[in-house]
Amino acid sequence: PQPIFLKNYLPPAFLVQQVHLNFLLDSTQTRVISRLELERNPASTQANLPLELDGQNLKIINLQLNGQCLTEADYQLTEQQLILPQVPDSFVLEIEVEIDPLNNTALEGLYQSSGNFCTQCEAEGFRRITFYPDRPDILSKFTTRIEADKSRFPVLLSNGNLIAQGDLDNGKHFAEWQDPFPKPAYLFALVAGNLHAVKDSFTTCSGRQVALELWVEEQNLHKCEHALRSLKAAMQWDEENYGREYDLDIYMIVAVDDFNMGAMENKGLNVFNSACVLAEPKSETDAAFNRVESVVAHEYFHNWSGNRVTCRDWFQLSLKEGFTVLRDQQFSADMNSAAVERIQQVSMLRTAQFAEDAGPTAHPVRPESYIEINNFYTLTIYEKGAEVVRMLSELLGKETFRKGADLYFARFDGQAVTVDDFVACMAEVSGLDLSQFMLWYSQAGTPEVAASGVYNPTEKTYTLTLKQRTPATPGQPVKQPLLIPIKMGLVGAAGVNIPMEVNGEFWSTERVVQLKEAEQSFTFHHLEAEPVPSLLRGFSAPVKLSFDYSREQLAFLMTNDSDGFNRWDAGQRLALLAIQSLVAQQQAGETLELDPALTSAYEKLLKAPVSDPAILAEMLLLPSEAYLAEQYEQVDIDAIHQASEFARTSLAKALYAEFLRLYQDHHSSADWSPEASAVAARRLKNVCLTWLVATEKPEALQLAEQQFKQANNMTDQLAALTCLAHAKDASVGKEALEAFVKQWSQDALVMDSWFSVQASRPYPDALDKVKTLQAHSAFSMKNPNKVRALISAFVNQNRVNFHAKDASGYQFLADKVIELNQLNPQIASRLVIPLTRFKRMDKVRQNLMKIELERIKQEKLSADLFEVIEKALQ
Ligand code: B3K
Ligand code: ZN
Repeated sequence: PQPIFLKNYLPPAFLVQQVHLNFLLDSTQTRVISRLELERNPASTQANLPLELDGQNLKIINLQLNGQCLTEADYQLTEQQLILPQVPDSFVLEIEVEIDPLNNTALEGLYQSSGNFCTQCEAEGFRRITFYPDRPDILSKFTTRIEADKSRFPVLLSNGNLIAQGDLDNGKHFAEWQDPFPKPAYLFALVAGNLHAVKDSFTTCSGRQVALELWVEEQNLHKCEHALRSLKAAMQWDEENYGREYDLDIYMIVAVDDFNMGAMENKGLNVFNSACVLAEPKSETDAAFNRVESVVAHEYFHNWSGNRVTCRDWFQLSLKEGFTVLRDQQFSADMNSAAVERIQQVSMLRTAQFAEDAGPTAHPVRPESYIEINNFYTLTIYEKGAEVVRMLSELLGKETFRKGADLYFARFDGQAVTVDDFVACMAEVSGLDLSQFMLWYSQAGTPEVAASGVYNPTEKTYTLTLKQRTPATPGQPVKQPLLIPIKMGLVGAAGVNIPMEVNGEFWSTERVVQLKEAEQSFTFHHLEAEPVPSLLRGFSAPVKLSFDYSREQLAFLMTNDSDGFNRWDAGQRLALLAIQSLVAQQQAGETLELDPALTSAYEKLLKAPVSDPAILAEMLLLPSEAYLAEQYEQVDIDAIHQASEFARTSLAKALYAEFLRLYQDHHSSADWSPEASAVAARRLKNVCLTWLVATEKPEALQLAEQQFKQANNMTDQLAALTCLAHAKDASVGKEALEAFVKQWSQDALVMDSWFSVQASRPYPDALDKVKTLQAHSAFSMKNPNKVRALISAFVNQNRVNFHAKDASGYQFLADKVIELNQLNPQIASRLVIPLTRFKRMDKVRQNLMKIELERIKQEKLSADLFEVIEKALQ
């Protein structure tokens, strides 16, 4: 496989004015007849180019150009393309192909899930349906006719409006759909099956009625309410916050069990992984409710940021994804606790995206080349991309940012554009020079900002120095300084924010400092005492910020910072210091002793009156082992695990009574409620339960058992199950695991949790259990949710056992990756990532990991895996 480069972009040679598709659905022999109205592109830079259509695994049945049959002499066929060297400037091409949906285990193009037909075309799935110029800068109007057996496939759906339907001979029927909006092929969708709808409607700001339909399998009809409520909330939010109104008369969502990603924003017909749309309190957790709300909103927001204005090429993927993630984050912040949302986003970014930026597959938010675009649906494109747009909104201010967004939508409606077009709108409305800012799109790696402060008591000044550097990443040895917005304040005694005065300029109590050089200093005047700087408030830039805070300063910020995010972050920094010193003690073979500063900070938190249980729950969580690992150049997996466990049990034992009181105060046997206050109470209570159980005291385990048995919702039931199943003595959780599977064996989504709980059990018996569970009737390697629930959960949430010194975890993963290479390349190349991150491991593990990568490399690899393995072994 060869890489494709951004710098080689050329406008298309031909445009497609209209597409008519006709599907004769059949499990193994579906016929797709397409009629394309083609025309040379006046904007093409070269004359007389041949027509090149993309196509994969297609059997040609018939080809006609302007009604004339073509023979093999008229075209060239490669593995990837159909090429017609001699064509007129404007013509009609009719293509009939045959495809095999049933054996499509890659889940790209047209495939079957639970017997129903569905499609996934982004990024390049449409070429597995028919020959087509499958690139996002070709927008065309689609009409789709579907013919299928009426009893097996009573529901036939595609994009746009239903324009005809009726019965045919032989028990068949048809439906015809027309989408009035020109769109790239990646937004095409078709669904056919035995589905049932929950229907609702939404009246837009201009008074139009939009029909809302959520299509699911019959057994899931009771799990639809939350998604529909979320959809209506998102529709209204986008009108109010971005002035975006929905544009078709119908909006449909379909839930399918077999899906590579979370969901897909096809025009008027979203296809969703059932895990991201179905939710009901008995069987789904509050976290799942939250995920449904945000994914439903995300796909809806794409209707403007992605569909009406789309990407010129796949290098611009973050144009739609980064912006849309920011939009869904803003929505979730408005719907829930903004501070908690931010804490959770940043935790994830700092753990997983920073790891990506530090590993062999690091890439800029706008990559310069790729082999397989599916490998670039990453945390960097999505989450870091969202942070980049968030920084723009901070730099411009809310109102000006909104003007920039309005200009972008107005100017580029119906077009396929670039990241530069987007940023140019922001520059135009603000008058800012954003040229340096563009480096955020082209430079990979996480910038490091080292801050230091010096107080001069005679001058009553405080000088803050900020230095930035970005470490080298593959292919980018040298980095330029970025424009880094650092929101900050100075906190004085008694916790007041001090108005800042810098060289005669008055700054008020909070300010976004623009760090543009490699090093910059700011001197603050008229300070009676040394202040404590509160830096990077709200995580104003996706950087690693260091400052040599004392433990006292961190404890002070934990209670006194006016910025909720930084209060939480101060706690994380304090915990980090404490655990890092335990790691050092462990490595030196010393007796472990937990920093009393951490215990007293926790005690203070636990004893203070609870003003916000949701934030308190977050503050009571220790940094994860994955985040701890991120802090080291040389990662000592075992020492980190031992140190974390020690910190956990020491704190739990020292503060048992406080955790118990807090648990009891927030435990309620009242009916389940979706209210934010009830969600927060459940969260806090379950965090406390985990602490209690960390002591392994029989009475704590009893409490978990009781909660497990009495729970009236999945949040409580699963939290209790996890506590029991993760007890040191494996027999403790046995009964609950059995009861759980008995209760839920018919619910595929709940079974995912059952697999994950066992896969993430932090003891060496976990791998054998995972191996055994592969034979369970609810498990299938063909279902991505199951692979994620069992295998990814072991690899990513059970670090200490995945990295077992005997290489058993590595060998297991390699075996699974080899198996999936054949079945589902996209899932295989995601799954392998932890094995590629060997650089920071000790020499022994590095070698063991490389041995497994080399073993995978011996296989006939898909482009997806080839690209990742090549980068890893470079
Ligand atoms: N745009 C889709 C992702 C498609 C994945 C292709 N491999 C979902 C989303 O970001 O909304
Ligand atoms: Zn998206």
